[in-house]
Amino acid sequence: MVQVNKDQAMQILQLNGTIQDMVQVNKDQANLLQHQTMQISQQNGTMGEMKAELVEVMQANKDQANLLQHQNGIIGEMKADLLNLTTQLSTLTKTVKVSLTRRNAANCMDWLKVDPRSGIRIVYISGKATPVYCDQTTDHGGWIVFQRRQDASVDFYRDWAEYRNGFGDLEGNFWLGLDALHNLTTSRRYQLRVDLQLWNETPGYATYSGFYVEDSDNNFRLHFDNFTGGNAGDSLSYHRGAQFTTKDRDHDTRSRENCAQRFHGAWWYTNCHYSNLNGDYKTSRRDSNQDGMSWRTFEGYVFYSMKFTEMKIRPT
Ligand SMILES: [Ca+2]
Repeated sequence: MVQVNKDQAMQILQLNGTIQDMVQVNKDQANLLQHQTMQISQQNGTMGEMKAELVEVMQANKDQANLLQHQNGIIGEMKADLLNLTTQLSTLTKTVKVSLTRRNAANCMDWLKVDPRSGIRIVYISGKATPVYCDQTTDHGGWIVFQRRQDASVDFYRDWAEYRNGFGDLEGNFWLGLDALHNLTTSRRYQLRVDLQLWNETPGYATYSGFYVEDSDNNFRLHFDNFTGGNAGDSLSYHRGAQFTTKDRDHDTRSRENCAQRFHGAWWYTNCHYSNLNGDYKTSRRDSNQDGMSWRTFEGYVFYSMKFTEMKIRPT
């Protein structure tokens, strides 16, 4: 009995120890919990502060965005104003230049300085306002075109008065006129350029220096210094020094025949021609009558007619 009690007392003693251990563990856990609660509370405080800061930063960003948008608006308006001013200035500059040119342009080289486009322009020839066609693209431009053939819509078999005064349409087929050509080419030194196109559309050209024609009293006699090059070759030197002949005015050197009548043109014929650019407009290459728009050195002989021709001058 005593022994049993003793065992029980031992057990109770052990249990007491265990209980005391458990109480200690609980106490430690309670401390830990209290510590963690404090930490959480501190973190909550910090998060609250950060949130407030974030709201402030967001507001500041929003303000800056608004400011930026406003400034963009102002810059946009200023850009539009500037563009408008630039346009106005450009127009004004052009107007000033054009009005100067309108008063002073003597040729297409003057026009080229203020307007790089090809087209009809007014030039003053011996004080007379005269519409001409300016070619501002061929070999850097500056050319007054005085003859163009591009289709058969304009008849070139015309008389002296018409070749003297000019005829046709400056945008199409035309002859500027021998009086204008004389006045232009004796006012200063000019070069001549002849542009051609075969029926297979091969382009060709020929250039001459010191080109001019005399006045009507001298039947617009042809002068130039030299053939200065071009793949079409020289089919004009044969005509140098010749007077102009039309179907009603025979100034050629062929006796008992008018070369203009014989070859349906109007040209500086001698004993007729190496070139006949005012001849009939043919609808194909072959010209068995030699009365087409021939340039002998380009096709090899006078039996062939061109698809396109232009004769033009510019100051040198
Ligand atoms: Ca004759």
